[in-house]
Amino acid sequence: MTDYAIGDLQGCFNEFDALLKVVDFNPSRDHLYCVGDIVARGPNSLACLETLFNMQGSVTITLGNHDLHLMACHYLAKPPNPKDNLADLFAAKKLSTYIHFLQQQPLAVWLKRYNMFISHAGLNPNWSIKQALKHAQFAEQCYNSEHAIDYFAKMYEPHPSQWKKSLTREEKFRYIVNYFTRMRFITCSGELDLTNKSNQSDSNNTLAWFAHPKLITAEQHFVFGHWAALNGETHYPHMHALDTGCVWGGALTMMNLDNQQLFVKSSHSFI
Ligand SMILES: [Mn+2]
Repeated sequence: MTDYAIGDLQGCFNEFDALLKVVDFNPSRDHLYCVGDIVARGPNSLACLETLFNMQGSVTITLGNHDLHLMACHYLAKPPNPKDNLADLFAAKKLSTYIHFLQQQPLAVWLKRYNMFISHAGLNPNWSIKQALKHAQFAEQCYNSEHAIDYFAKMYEPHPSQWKKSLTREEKFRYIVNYFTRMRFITCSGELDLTNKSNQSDSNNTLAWFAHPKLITAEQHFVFGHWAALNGETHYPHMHALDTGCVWGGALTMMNLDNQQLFVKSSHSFI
């Protein structure tokens, strides 16, 4: 039995399929943790989602911003942006089955046996692991409830700058989701900078979330995706950035959680 994590698929089915073969992944024995963004922009989001659905029970997806966007478009009956390349997924007969499958997936996972925290974008340094999991559970209950549409309808409103007990449930949902799925740079006090997608801070006031003083000395391992510009480099051995930009002409990266061995499939092998 082997546990693996894999970076952002974003519809890159050929590379995904190739990596499953490289590690001889066996759903009856192994488990796969996807760090999220399994759909959007790439050539075959439908095949990625179908494959994960067929492996359910052996797969956990910590949802990413693109996965939540797919769910929001479905619930709000909004056509996806053509650049997301999701037309065949939206035409699929089993779309609502796949959406239901995604709704049951978490925002964050804690694996005690590896001392490891997994989420799409990372961990808000102001949250302990325990607090983060509690916040994740709150958001999971929102998008997996009969009122999911109410939360998706307000998901793209401005980020509440501060957490307060007086925030509405929709605002709390948005605050939590933004940290777990959209974070890259933050201020020292932990506020999000949602504009900079590069690998360099553009201000003296922001730093990469994983370089925050509260996290660089953390004893836990952190596995995340979302930040293709890092190209897998964090310079901290306990910070594992698995999005190596497959959909942008880079590679898909998979990690064996037991020994942290990496398996990499370049997108160039398929051009
Ligand atoms: Mn993302």
